[in-house]
Amino acid sequence: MKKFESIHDVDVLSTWLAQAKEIKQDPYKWDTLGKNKTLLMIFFNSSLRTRLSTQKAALNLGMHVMVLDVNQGAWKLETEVGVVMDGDKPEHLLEAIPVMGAYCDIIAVRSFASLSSKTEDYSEKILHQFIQYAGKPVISMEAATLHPLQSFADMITVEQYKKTARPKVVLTWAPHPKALPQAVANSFAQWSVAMDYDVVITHPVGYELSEEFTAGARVTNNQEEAFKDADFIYAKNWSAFNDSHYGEVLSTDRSWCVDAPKMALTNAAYFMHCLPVRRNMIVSDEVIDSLKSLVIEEAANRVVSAQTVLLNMLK
Ligand code: SN0
Repeated sequence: MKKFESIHDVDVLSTWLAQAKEIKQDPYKWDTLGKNKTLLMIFFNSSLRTRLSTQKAALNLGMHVMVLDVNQGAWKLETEVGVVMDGDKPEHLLEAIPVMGAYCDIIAVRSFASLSSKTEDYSEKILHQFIQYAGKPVISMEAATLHPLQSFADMITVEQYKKTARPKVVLTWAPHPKALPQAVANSFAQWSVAMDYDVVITHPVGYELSEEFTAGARVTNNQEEAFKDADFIYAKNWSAFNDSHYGEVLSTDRSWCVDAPKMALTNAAYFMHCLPVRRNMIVSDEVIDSLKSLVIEEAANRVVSAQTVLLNMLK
């Protein structure tokens, strides 16, 4: 397995879910598989869960781990090809990537959307350069358009808690003070459709996501209607995807916050969010602190998700 950037890199999803279950039951079952293998984790953006859970996953497999925060201590990296490097960036990705590749056996990268150029973001410019030049298998730890480690953990969580074979899973937009990428939402849609859940996406007008990822889901601008009979509510903010407003905040409508009256419309749904979450913007204290909130278990499953990916790469 040479890369993990989307669900398309998973050969048989049901096999991966079975492996995840095995890993959850016995995290140290393959604790020598990674002996003398090194995972290098490269961060262009902040991280708490991804950093710790991916490290823990590698350690559980007996791997060594090295972490580099590009913005703290590394040379500033040029990413444009063909430019005269007379500015403030001393090193080009074209050298930096193969050099990093030379120091490890698997390379994991986090590089968020810039939200300034849709073409650049949706071509996955940075991640694809890693895949092309690293000479080693590459794992996305959230790239511009997708966050597959998160979505796989989300699917593991839904499988763990679902009470019916085909649960109704609702992805709802919720307000946020800043412009955020569409990656978590795109990825959640892609994976939950692939799982054949009854997927409904709800958002205010203008927040339509790329159909490349949402095909197979129903979309409505009526949040209360979407919540009816839902088994899982997955909240997330994202900025606009459409061409004329790409990366913009179009609404901060607080009435989209997931609160107890809205949860009361559901089929006693569980609440999910990838974290970090803005309390009382995205979700009320009452809902996130309730027994129906799965956010901590979901974060715990990030180890299981990363370990399953690493297992398949090491094999
Ligand atoms: C990131 C995102 O893609 O939405 C990472 C989520 C796993 N989230 C943020 O950047 C949140 C930042 C904030 O200010 O709340």
